[in-house]
Amino acid sequence: KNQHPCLLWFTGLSGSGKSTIANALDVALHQRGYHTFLLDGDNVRHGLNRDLGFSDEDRVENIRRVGEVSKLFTDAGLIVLSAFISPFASDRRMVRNLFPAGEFVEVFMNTPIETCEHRDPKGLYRKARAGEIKDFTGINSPYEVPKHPEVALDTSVQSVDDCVAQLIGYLQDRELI
Ligand code: GGZ
Repeated sequence: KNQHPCLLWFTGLSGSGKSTIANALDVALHQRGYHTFLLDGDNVRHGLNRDLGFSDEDRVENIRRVGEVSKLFTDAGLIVLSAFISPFASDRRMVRNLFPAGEFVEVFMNTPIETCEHRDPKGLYRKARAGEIKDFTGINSPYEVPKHPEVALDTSVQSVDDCVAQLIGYLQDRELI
């Protein structure tokens, strides 16, 4: 199947749906015969980046490494899906600048924090509110909202299928797939 290598960069708060949508898109692309690679904060932080925590400094290094790994895999011809909070605009720009124009697709998970906090699948928001996590994104650590994302999704009002269809449409329109 003809594909153009690119990086889909999912950014947004914990609980905004980054991993869910990236995973669902990964499955949908596989079913259509495309070659993809999925990178996710949750798994990368248990391996490659297990030396890193959640200080501003460590988040910068987390994103730098993930950007470089993403680049290696697009160089190998894959469509890469990376899902990281990536709260700082400067770090997202740094990753964007590793890629030719059009090959970096910023996907902003614009789900309201109220929804993310209500979902709270791991109880992290509750812990952050209780003061048990001192630098939790959206509560006591910043999230800089993307100003010009290529795609914006809101899982409080869009289904997983809607989000996947929107992303597939984007990739088709840009002739990336
Ligand atoms: C934000 C945290 C924190 C703090 C643990 N702040 O929703 P999750 O639980 O399953 O995924 C989140 C993940 C965030 O890692 P990233 O590598 O994506 O973050 S960053 O891009 O900012 O470097 C969350 C969990 O780790 N988690 N502590 N303090 N999220």
